Amino acid sequence: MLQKKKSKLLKRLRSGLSKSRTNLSYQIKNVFQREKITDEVWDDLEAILIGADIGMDATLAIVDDLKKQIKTEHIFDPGELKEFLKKELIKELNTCPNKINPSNLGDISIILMVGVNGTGKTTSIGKLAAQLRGEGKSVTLVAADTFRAAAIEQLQKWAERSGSNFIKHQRGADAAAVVFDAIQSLRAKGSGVNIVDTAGRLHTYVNLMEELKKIKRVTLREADGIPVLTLLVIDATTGQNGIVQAKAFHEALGLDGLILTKLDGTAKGGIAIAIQQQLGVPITMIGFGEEIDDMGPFKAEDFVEALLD
Ligand SMILES: Nc1nc2c(ncn2[C@@H]2O[C@H](COP(=O)(O)OP(=O)(O)OP(=O)(O)O)[C@@H](O)[C@H]2O)c(=O)[nH]1
Ligand SMILES: [Mg+2]
Repeated sequence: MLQKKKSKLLKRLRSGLSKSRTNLSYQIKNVFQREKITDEVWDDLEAILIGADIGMDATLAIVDDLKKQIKTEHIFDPGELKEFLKKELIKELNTCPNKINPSNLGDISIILMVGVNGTGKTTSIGKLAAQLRGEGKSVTLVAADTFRAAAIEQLQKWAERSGSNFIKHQRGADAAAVVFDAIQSLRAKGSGVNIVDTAGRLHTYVNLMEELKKIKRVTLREADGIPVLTLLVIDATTGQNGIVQAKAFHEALGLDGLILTKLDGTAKGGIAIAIQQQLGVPITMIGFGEEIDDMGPFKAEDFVEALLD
């Protein structure tokens, strides 16, 4: 059963990442189908990897290793090179292992979902809630995006779809006050997961980042020992700006994990490698579509498999 579920997940991930895959696989194949491996070939490979948003540092490290391998092991077959490249990418991704996943959340916890406007916070909350409900957990969605029109209603729909509880105040109310109420209710119940939806905000707006810091302060104070996870949602299609966002949010709040969304809409799945390498924060989950089951845990092996095969 678990195996069946896993292969379904891998299939969805593969079809989600097909844009990245077609691009990367096709270009890499082309590069290595030339007769001789010249400096130009290496330059082209570098350009492909950087173009896939893998990032400069990781690209240089990978190409360097690849050159050495070719020298010592006399590898010229493109097929073998692909396997080696896969191993290299997995190695890069595993420098920051993902320790959090929905299944190892304790009986009681709070998740704060943060990020720039439109990255997929609310959708990811809905998907995560559905997974947790599937594991038999009691889930409450907390409408702390009191700012955007229809944000409360949007979250309420996800609560209904996933079979979660729902806590809201009026639109325009203090976001920290909603969080406060939700934690009191969680305490009274004694178990369950609160997932807090926050308003999207640009990482460059000082006041909005201050508001988010306040939400986190209130959460930590009221949680009083209940584990709190802060997850940043990043839209993979934004490319390198995702790294800038991640750095700013990490500095302001301290992040426990990242959710990388919209991998179905980009040819740049390589951003996962650059972000983890530069930030040291693990990617916890990945989103690859708009449906409720279009999200899965991030696993380096599966990700690279889906990217390159
Ligand atoms: N293709 C695709 N679309 C997604 C994914 N995740 C979210 N979306 C879509 O992205 C749009 C924005 O998603 P939301 O969940 O509302 O994003 P948000 O971060 O909550 O937005 P704000 O609350 O306005 O900041 C919606 O149309 C979602 O359906 C994904 O993994 N793939
Ligand atoms: Mg939202």
